[in-house]
Amino acid sequence: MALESTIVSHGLPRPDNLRVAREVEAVVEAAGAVPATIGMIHGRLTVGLDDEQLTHLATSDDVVKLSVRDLAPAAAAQRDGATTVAATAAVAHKAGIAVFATGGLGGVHRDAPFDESADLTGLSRTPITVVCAGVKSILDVGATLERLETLGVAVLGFGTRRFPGFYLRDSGFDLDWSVESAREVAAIHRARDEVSAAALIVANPLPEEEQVDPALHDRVLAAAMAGLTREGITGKAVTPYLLAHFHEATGGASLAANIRIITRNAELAAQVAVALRA
Ligand code: PSU
Ligand code: MN
Repeated sequence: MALESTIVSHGLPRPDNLRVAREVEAVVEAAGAVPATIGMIHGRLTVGLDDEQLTHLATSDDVVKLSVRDLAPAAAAQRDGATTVAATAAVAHKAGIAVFATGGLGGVHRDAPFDESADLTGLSRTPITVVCAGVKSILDVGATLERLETLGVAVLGFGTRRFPGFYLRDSGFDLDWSVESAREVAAIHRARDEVSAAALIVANPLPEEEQVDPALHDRVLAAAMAGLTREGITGKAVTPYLLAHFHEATGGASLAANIRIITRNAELAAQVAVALRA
């Protein structure tokens, strides 16, 4: 199963990022699946980074954030790059990988509906199953769910009929479909292959005791959004800026939640991969 590298290079602070990248691979192995973290090393897309390569992407200051459109220019320029959900899904699918785990998907940004992550259109044309904790809570969750509907991407709540809110257990939005087991996900994955070329999203919420305190979350989000305008942050720097702001302003609470999100999603994705093999 696939893991992305943007979380490692641009989503988590050092030195936790490298530790988490290694731990997550170990969790996947313990669940009986084979982890393949995807990234670009000196222009070569690599499916299954080794420890030296992973360390490089976690510690170098010269790692480009690669969405799908960046893959070709970065390859030609022999750059080192970290792949987003959109890019990781595309590369994983090409390599024959069926399941992928991340933290939270990109989506439609608040106060900036023209800023929509390429994760959405990328997933609409990539038949892979992606386990996430919903979309990042820094986004306009309602608008993002509407876009996923338009794009034909199915969303399954894992053990819930509510869409998870990344750092928060519940985003406040309902879902049409829910599942209770990795086996059920595998069955839906197979059924999807008959009828659709879009991704299947498995939305796996944090348990309530592991979420960020909602009041703290809302306060920090307001300050983070104000920081975007004040500091003139735009484009692909927006998401890393907001995540870094959270990690600082919550005194590590959002970091702890993000690490748990990634670990739990990797474990569930590994179970789905094992169920698909059966
Ligand atoms: N999940 C996390 N942390 C992250 C991401 C996901 O817990 O940093 C990354 C993914 O790579 C996702 C990207 O594709 O954030 C979205 O960036 P943007 O909004 O610029 O498309
Ligand atoms: Mn964007």
